[in-house]
Amino acid sequence: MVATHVDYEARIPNNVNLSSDRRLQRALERWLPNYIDWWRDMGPEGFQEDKIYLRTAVSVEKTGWAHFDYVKMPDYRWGIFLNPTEQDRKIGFGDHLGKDAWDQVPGEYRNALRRIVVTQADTEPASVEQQRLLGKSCPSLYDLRNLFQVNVEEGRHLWAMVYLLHSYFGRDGREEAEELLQRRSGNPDKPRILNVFNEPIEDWLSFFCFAMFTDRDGKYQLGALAESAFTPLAATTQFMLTEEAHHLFVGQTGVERVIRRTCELMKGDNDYDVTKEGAIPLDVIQRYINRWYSLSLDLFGSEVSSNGATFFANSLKGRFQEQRRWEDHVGLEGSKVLPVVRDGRLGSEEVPLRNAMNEVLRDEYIADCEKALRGWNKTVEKLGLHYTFTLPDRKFHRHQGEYAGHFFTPEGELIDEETFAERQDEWIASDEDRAYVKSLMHQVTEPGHFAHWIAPPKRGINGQGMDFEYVKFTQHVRD
Ligand code: BYC
Repeated sequence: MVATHVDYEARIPNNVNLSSDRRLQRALERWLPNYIDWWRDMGPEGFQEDKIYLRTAVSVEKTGWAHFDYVKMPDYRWGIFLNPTEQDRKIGFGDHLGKDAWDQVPGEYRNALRRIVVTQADTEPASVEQQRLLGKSCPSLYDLRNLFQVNVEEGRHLWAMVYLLHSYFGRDGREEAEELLQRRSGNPDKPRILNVFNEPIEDWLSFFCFAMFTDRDGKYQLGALAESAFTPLAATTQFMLTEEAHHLFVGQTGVERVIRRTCELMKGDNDYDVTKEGAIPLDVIQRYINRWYSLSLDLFGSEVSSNGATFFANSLKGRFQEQRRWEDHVGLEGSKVLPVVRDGRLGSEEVPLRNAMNEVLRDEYIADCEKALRGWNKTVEKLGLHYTFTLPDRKFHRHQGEYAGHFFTPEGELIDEETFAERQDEWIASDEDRAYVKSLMHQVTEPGHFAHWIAPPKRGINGQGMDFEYVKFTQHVRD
């Protein structure tokens, strides 16, 4: 039974009446210390004893679910929060359209659902691992606090998925939950499942791009899962989406502030070299965008996907906001025309709609990214410069699906591997770009101060001022 208020007296805060299921409660309480060990090992390095101004969910109602206070990260109340679902919920798409939604996993879909939950779950600890050293070079207390907010919420998203594994997938689920704490981002022997979650995030521009582009994949994948016929998955992902919004804000405004700072220093002179002032040139920012955006596009899977078709047919995973945005929820009619490479030439192919569901989701994602870019370009224009940020073509620099193994310019023109190798440093953040950006990363921890390469935000968190002490250190010097 799902309540709107969260029981914070329990060892594991929850709104699912966990104490009524002693077996499940015990299993999760056994997983808890392993999780804390993982957090201490792989969570933000060096800040575990500091007090961070964090928000915690106190209720899943639309108003008042967030409560702000100082918390040491290992004491954060990770827990299990599900959005209440309507009574007599009906399935909204696929072959089971109109039938009663499922409170339990149907035997025939157990493997597919487990795979979806595990894939989603794996991204959450992965991102915390990727970002674990960033605190040491934070550009301000405001940014440091935002990083940690994102990190603890990714930890909670892991909890959300582990709850599903423990509750609905028996022994296999419990084993998968253990393995989620064993894999490690970037470890060649036991890597995280999806590619981009094995990429190191070593500077703050990468972090902002990741939160902008990679977290945004999360918005669309969670949005598609929130439509699932399996009600516990739908209810869990709906609540995760509420938290996700802040992560996207951190990414989108983070990149905007870097652009703003650079433009301010350029003072309307398009040829001015901002590296003289220790800021990040616009073309370097563009190459960062190209890198993280193309890596994130891979997260939608193949353009033509029988997995995607099966997930939709079986009513496991819908489209983004399936109910609100689509009229036909069966998807048996219609098709999508996709660019494909055949015999070394770029052509097109018509694919039945269900097989193109990954691409339908990717389309929505791309449109959303384009909106953010328009905002960044307005900033550039307002500060009197002539520079336009663009998203590269969806075929550019891909490692999954139809375009993997082929080479394209950012404009989408098919080229050979040699040309790509010669020109890639013009297009994708190179080692040199990254070394430069990294060289600017020095920790700034005085309240109200910001690193030179980034503009302050427009406002603080939860109505607090810019010079608010968003992080209270227990020790003063940290490196
Ligand atoms: N890297 O038919 P295909 C988030 C595998 S982000 C490596 O093309 P499908 C977050 C695929 O597993 C949201 N492998 O793809 C963000 C399959 O393997 P098998 C995460 C990949 O299955 C920031 C094979 O290639 N949520 O929340 O239609 C911070 C062919 O599969 C990749 C989800 O992903 C890749 N990029 O779609 C924190 C939702 N792509 O079976 C959090 C759940 C594909 O041949 N996942 N493969 O061994 C899914 O719905 C689907 O699994 C995918 C792939 C959309 C990922």
